[in-house]
Amino acid sequence: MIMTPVMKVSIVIPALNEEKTIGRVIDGCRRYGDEVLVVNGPSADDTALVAIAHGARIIQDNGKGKGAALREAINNVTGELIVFIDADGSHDPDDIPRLIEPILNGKADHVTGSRLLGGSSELHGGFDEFFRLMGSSFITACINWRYGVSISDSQNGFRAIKTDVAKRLALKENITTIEQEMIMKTIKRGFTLVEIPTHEYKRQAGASKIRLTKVWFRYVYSLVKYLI
Ligand SMILES: Nc1nc2c(ncn2[C@@H]2O[C@H](COP(=O)(O)OP(=O)(O)O)[C@@H](O)[C@H]2O)c(=O)[nH]1
Ligand SMILES: [Mg+2]
Repeated sequence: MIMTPVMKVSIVIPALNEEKTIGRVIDGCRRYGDEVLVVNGPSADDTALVAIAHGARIIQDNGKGKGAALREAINNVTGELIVFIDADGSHDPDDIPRLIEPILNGKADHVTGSRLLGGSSELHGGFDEFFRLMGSSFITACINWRYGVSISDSQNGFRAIKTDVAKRLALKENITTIEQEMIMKTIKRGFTLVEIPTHEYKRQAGASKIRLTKVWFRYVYSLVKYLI
């Protein structure tokens, strides 16, 4: 087993109008990272001010979406390992040690949290959730079929990845389709992907930024694009 003795950890939190929850997420993450970087979207609220008050470094995204925000973060982190965690309280910062462990002990290049293994308090109940779960299960099944793997969740925003690997993926997606792009390119390029169970909690305030009616086509398009 190859032990990586020291890896500097950068925690990246994309945030769009999350002033009510961003402070708590930063506080929860701080002990697990060498830096906490908030990528602020075109927030109309005090997300940036709250993030600064809680000691995070802030960069501004280019207004194109969460994918563009993560791509910008990848080029701005100082750590060799990146943890991506949402700003809405859906992910538990105390899961970070389990998430980074397979990378630190040389067993993975990319570790994704799985809601299908760890459960979700958010992804069920209404029609929107039904279509999201159905869509993401379909996409995961396509990835498993194409690459002969058996992952359970291709869409979670809670993940850890080596910075050099993230750069070598040459990510292109501007919106939340970046999650499936990261998963597919990791597998396709022969990097080691590991899943661990993580629970997804209900967002603690505000509403989801994803509008299925606006983004479904991009999900299908990018699925086909990175599968072939
Ligand atoms: N910087 C940035 N963050 C975003 C953008 N869109 C969403 N986010 C953040 O990405 C995370 C996931 O978004 P969310 O709306 O909760 O998606 P859901 O959990 O799939 O419903 C949250 O922390 C959002 O604040 C964006 O355009 N820019
Ligand atoms: Mg969310």
